[in-house]
Amino acid sequence: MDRTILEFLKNHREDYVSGEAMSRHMGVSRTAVWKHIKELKKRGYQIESSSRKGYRLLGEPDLFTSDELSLGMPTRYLGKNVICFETIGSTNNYIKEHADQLPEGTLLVSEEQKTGRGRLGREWTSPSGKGIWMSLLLKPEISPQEAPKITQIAAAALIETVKGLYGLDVKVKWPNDIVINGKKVCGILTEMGAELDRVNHIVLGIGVNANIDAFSGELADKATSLKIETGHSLDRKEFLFYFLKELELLLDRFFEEGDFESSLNICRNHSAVIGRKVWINPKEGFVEVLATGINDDGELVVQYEDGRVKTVLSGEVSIRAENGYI
Ligand code: BTX
Repeated sequence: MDRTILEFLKNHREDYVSGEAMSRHMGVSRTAVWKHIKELKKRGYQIESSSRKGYRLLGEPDLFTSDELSLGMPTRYLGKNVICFETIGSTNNYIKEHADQLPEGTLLVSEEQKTGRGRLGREWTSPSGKGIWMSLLLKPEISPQEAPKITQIAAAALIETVKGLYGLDVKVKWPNDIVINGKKVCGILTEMGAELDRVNHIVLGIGVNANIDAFSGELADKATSLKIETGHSLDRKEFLFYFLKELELLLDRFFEEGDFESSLNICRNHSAVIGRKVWINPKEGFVEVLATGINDDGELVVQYEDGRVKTVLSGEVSIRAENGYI
């Protein structure tokens, strides 16, 4: 019921809607309408009520709720099934644990993560209400070797979103970090459940530092947020919708037309590593190499000091730049 009323108010944002019109539309009493309006106000919706003109939606809370998200979702299948939590350990863990029961495209967003994860067991700081901490469930018919491509596609969609919405100079530190002014603003953690020759599911986890005011300690020098970079708070829902639409477009191109190059070119054109000396860490320890490009499979191509050229798979590198982070 709250959702129906919300939808009605959203659809008539420009006008007042009378309690009577709403009660007719919903087939409930005017008192019931009033009660639900009160409930929405309690949840942070700003609704003007005038005894003569009726109700008008003036503002919405900056909260991820499944009502809010499903009402505006601009996609065909990504996020059509949406789950929201106030707090959770890790969104990736939840989706992984429920992957068999959940439909393709399921989106999980949590206001906070207690044990958000990066790669190789690293921690991902996910304070409440300040970021977009999400996981998407994909069930593509691809081989396990192709799974790392999903990370690049997500990176491309994040770049398009940050550029498209805020015009910021954003780069990808291959393969999974999005950086602005040399500091990390988004991270991607792609995990999969697979058999030898077939992917069962992919969990695409993405963390976006949206409205975080400042970072301290270890993160002070290497993390940033969109709020810090733009100088103002941003609408997290707007970001999420824009991103999911971009991502769906690029995923469609890849899954339906085999076009991975569109995403790859976005990553190549916004690479923070191509043409730079970086350190990779194969098992023998850190080695300094020159990153020369990203090949058609999305692997980083590097050149050793003695001229040897090698491609690097995402799983086996941690790249450090010459001065600090990147
Ligand atoms: P990563 O392994 O490349 O980066 C992790 C490193 O980044 C940490 O060791 C720390 O130095 C730094 N870091 C931690 N928190 C932040 C932050 N908020 N902003 C910038 N730097 C940070 C990157 O892994 C992949 C992160 C994916 C996070 C998402 S959130 C939703 C989903 N659920 C989940 O548990 N993880 C993913």
